[in-house]
Amino acid sequence: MTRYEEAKKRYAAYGIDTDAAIEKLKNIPVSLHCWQGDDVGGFDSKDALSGGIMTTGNYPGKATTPEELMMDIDKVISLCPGKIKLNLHACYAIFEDGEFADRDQLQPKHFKKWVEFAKERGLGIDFNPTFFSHPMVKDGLTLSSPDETVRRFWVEHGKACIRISQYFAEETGIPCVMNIWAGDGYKDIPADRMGPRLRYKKSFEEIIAEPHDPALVKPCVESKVFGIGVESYTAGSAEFTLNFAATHEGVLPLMDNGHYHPQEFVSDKIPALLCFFPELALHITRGVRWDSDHVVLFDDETKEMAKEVVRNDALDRVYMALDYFDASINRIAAWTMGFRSWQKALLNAMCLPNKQLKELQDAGKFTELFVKQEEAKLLPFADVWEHYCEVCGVKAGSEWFDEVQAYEKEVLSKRG
Ligand code: RNT
Ligand code: ZN
Repeated sequence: MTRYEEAKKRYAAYGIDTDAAIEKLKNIPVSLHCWQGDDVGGFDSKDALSGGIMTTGNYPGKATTPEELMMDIDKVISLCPGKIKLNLHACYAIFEDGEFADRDQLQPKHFKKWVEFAKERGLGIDFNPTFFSHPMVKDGLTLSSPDETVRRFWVEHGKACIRISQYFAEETGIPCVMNIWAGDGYKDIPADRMGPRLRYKKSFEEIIAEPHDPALVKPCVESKVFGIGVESYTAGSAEFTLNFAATHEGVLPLMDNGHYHPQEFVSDKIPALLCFFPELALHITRGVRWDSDHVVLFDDETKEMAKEVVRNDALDRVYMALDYFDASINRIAAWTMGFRSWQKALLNAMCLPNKQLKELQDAGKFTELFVKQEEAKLLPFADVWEHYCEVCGVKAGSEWFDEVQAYEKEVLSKRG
């Protein structure tokens, strides 16, 4: 008997069908963020990354052109099991030679090459307007700016992105999740905390008023507790964004697990929101002490988040996207490791005796629940994971890293 067959039997004893879990996971889309490939640089400006976020590290071989970035994404795809969806930011617009369009003027045609890329590979596309790294970010503000010229510019950007999202969905035949994160806020104590939020609200309402098919374009709003340079106040706080989504039909709340206080856990927030929202979205990241966007690992909170999606039967209600950027290690490895970690977390969650454990909880058998939860941790998950990788035609274990090293030698190290 193979190791997988042996493992399958042991899982079956707990009423877990590992074959079914593998078949299911293969078809669950997870968004792969294009911005791990170039440290959130993009192609539309030479400006350094700004607006409350920062990439650290200087590992050689970063993609600097659309061709390089696409090539790197292909490498990552070849190393990851599961179903990938592409996640783009507006700053990754691709212009013809000599052509340029500012963020408020972006058009679907500036993303034609991405659509071709996605269609050739059968991928859906998610999208993000880019409210940072741009001279029109004035005093750290965009959609909540008191300067009407600034605010309008960014509203027009948002509307342009709705049109581009609609284009992505129509072209690929897969709905496009369009996430709005604006890092608007103040470094020091504000004199008016409500004004910026009212302007943010108005701006967001103007953006979503742009005609779109709600079945194809899913606007989200992402909260954040603070950012670099905006430590004292952020307009898009948790309460603000959650209430916005709750009161605006078709708008989804997006939770990034790096955007809360260190003792708050998104794993606990997922079921809370599922009680109210038909759909919601996640940015999966790993904050070390703060929103540091380290590479996602197969760690406890990552597992716990996946469990909440899986055991609440919400895989079709939760849009899952990765969001981290580490420039201190090989970027292809960082990308791959994070994607694979979330795949592991999902598969692990599908291979737990969720029904039995829930029954123990409801029956008040807490001692037994405690014992069984611990026991389940040592089921032969590694064998199921390896089999899943095999079924998906990718390498298991750390063998994929050999390919990353070869790619570094042949491709990345030759980049200027
Ligand atoms: C920033 C937010 C946001 C960005 C991406 C690039 O703190 O998490 O989602 O990381 O839009
Ligand atoms: Zn995020």
